[in-house]
Amino acid sequence: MNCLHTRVSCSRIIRLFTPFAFVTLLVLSTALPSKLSKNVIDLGTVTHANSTYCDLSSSSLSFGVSLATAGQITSNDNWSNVPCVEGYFGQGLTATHGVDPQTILGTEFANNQLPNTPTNVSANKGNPSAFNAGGVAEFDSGTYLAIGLQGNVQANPYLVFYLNATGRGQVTMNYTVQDIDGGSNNAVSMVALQYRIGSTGNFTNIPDGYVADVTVGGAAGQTFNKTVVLPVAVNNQPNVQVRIITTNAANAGGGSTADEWIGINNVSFSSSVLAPTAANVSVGGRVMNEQGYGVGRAAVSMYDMEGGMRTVRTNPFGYFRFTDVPAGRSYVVEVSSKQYYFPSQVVMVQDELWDLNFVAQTTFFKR
Ligand SMILES: [Ca+2]
Ligand SMILES: [Ca+2]
Ligand SMILES: [Ca+2]
Ligand SMILES: [Ca+2]
Repeated sequence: MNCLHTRVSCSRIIRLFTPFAFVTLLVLSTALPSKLSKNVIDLGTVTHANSTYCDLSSSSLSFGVSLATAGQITSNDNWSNVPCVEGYFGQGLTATHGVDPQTILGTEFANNQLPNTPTNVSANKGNPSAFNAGGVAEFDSGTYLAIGLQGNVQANPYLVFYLNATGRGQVTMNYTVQDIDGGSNNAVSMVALQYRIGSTGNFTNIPDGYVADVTVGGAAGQTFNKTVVLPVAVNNQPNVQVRIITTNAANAGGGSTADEWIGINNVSFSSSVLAPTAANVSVGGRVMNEQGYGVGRAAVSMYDMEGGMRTVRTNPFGYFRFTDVPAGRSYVVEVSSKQYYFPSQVVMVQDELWDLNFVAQTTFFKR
């Protein structure tokens, strides 16, 4: 991305091949709210396959095309040096032009299985308006640097990002969507953002990621900087797939037209540590008379601090038990019996509790 030619702040650009210290400095200073992960790995040194699910707990996945990353994609249809990202042609996903990509939820492969082959990218391209193959292309020289998506009667191209969100929440995606096509084509260039859990089944559209028309006919440069918090369904999921997709665009009247190139760049994901969910535990004990014999059929009630109340009865030997009690909270527990008086107890429940015992007070023996 050339900062001189876009409205994207140069300080927000994160490059894959920059040294670790430089990337960390950029992220610390600009890209992430302070509570989010600040650990960033230099993806240029990562040796895993491109469809590996990048671990968000040890990195803030970033992806982009810049002069520094021009060597990352060097041959057609080869994403092997681009960790956690793949491009696909979207062969035959829809038979007509102007279909809203928000409604295209499958992939070009049987059973929607991803990752799959063949992947798609036309490598080392320059001027988008001089290249009309459609699908996915890497524009790594010239004015507008980006991964480009261009639909046509066969192509409904998409980029897939593979994320491991184990232990992570508030997964946030930042990315730039831009008209990189300064040619005369004039299309209604829709782009959508989608996700799914696992590697099969339909994607789910994320409305916040939709752009109704990225492009302007006869010009390039229109830019949308997107920040989308992914649905909570991705939290703590080891296999999250996120994709950016466009379809074969129509002209303003809905008719057939050649598509403009849509540029995707400066993609980054951040996340925060997922707060552990309070476990549910059991709370139990025994209700006894003053001689230590169990009191059966006594009503034991547990009140939480929000006004909720549950009641169980003791068994013939005086034992009672509450299950599914949220831990980490205080409760008031009281016993009512026709024969005896029991002082109520306040308990802070941190873990399983088996000895919450009540002994009748003789002083208050009921007549
Ligand atoms: Ca290249
Ligand atoms: Ca344009
Ligand atoms: Ca347009
Ligand atoms: Ca078209």
